[in-house]
Amino acid sequence: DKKCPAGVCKAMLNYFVIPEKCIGCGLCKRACPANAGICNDGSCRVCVVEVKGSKNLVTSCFATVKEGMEVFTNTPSVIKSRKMTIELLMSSHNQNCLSCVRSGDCELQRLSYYYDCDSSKYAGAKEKYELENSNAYLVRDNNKCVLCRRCVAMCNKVQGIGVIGANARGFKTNISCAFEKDLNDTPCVACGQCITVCPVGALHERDNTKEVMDALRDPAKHVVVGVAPAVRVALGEEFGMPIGTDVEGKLVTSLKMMGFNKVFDVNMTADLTIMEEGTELLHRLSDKNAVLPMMTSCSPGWVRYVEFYYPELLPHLSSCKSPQQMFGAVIKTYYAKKFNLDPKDIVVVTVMPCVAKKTEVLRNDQSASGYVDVDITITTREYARMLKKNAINFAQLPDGQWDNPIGEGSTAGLIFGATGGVMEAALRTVYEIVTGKTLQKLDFTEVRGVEGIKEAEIDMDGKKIKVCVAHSLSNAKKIMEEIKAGKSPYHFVEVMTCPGGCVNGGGQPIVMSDVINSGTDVRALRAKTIYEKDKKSPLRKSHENEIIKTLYKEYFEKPGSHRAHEVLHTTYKK
Ligand code: HC1
Ligand code: SF4
Repeated sequence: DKKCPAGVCKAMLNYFVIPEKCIGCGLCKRACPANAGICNDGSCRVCVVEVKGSKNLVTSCFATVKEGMEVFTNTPSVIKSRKMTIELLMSSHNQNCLSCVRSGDCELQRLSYYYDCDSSKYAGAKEKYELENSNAYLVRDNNKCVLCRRCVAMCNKVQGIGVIGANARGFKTNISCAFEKDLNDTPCVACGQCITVCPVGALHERDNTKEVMDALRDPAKHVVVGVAPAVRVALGEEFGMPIGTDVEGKLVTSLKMMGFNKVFDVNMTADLTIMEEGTELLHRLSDKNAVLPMMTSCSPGWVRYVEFYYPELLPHLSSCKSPQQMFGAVIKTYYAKKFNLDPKDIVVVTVMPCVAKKTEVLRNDQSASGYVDVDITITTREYARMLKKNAINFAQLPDGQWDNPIGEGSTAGLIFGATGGVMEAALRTVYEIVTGKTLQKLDFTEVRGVEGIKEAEIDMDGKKIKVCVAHSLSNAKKIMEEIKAGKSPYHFVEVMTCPGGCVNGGGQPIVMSDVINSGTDVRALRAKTIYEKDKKSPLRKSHENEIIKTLYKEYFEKPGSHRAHEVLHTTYKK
């Protein structure tokens, strides 16, 4: 309703109720939470099958299975139809496959090979589209788009955002924003989930690897890298390893081979986040006028979501910077001072499972040293490309050790990478501070797993804290509406933008749809490795990390101190 340029809609569905006033912009349909009026399924028709008794071939993604149904998946007519569809898709597809970012894991390329297609069979006129690269995080090349509308479905149904959809009709149909606006001029949260479902190279992250290589080649620069928790359980997939393989040791070795001066773990600043966020929560709980529930602030797509869609609820967000930003801030203040380095000569690079981190580094109030906290952030996919370009045989590398003194984090920091992890890490610390007792059972299993919204009530020596965890923004929306209506029962809420949390971030290795369709839950497999590492770890609580204790002793004094606020906290814009 807020978006309707004609002022027609009170509720989205009124589009259908007052047609004489409607100018047909389609914005309401794209934002429709029930998906009424727009269907993204069955668009490409590659998955057709023959169903006994049906006159026409049916799209298997859209047809409902019924008792007694007889389905034939490999008949001559099915194969003929699929082959023709693929050849038609290729007729309007820019085929610079040799240098395409998806070369090797392009679904169109693979299908074309399987179905023995002639890529030039229907060659003829093609639409020519300009690259959409107005923003810092994502590039859209509609010359490669096959109009499958998976990105539209992801943005609309899973994330509940709906800033992209089909514009124009027939031959000119293209996926873009309403009124052909730049993505940058829409409330896109930059989650990058649309990229992960694109079958071809029409969507990809903005590549920042050249900036990293330039910094590494510059002898005047001290280049420090920090790696996010979730990268280590996914990067191996880029080198043929099974989903969820733990490659932490190889990752460290590879970063040292690339020439970074120091290789640190962002798990450590995830621990620092717990100290600061836990302290903030305790303050809010003890102040009867404080805004509750407090909400986590480490997922930048989520922060954008609150700024764009619920600005009135911004006071609920924790003021803590994300672990990525705390990492950069600590490097350019504490670390620079300790090692007598000028922050202007330090380049902080991060490797993240996330596309939205590329927007987070550009935010205001993220320059604790006077220079930006983080200079360059690259996704897991970009880092894999860097390794391949530099001929590093990743799978064969020996294990390496994180550098000191910022070095390692606890596995409370590591579990940040899965939905529920921030909450669990916070509870491990807050419980011990509130009760003064040692927590006997560290596994808060109620907040684990891939269920969209999870809740738990934690008894802290008689003081009961109600918590909630949501992942993907369509789930977060339900929590936000509850808060807005003044009906939220929670004290603390964790939201991660991506389905499953960072393990399934928009910058993680792309998993082909045949793997997903065969029932593989990528999120669960990657998260399983994280929890297994945590189970075996000797250090499972953020406040027991010796590096954290040293940081407070030598620099920040105590959690929530004046200096901690200056360096580790931030503000939001309405
Ligand atoms: Fe995440 Fe976070 S867990 S946001 O998902 O709080 O990206 O992995 O690095 O900053 O630590 C991402 C992951 C990551 C931050 C941490
Ligand atoms: Fe939608 Fe996220 Fe893609 Fe933006 S980045 S268009 S919000 S799916």
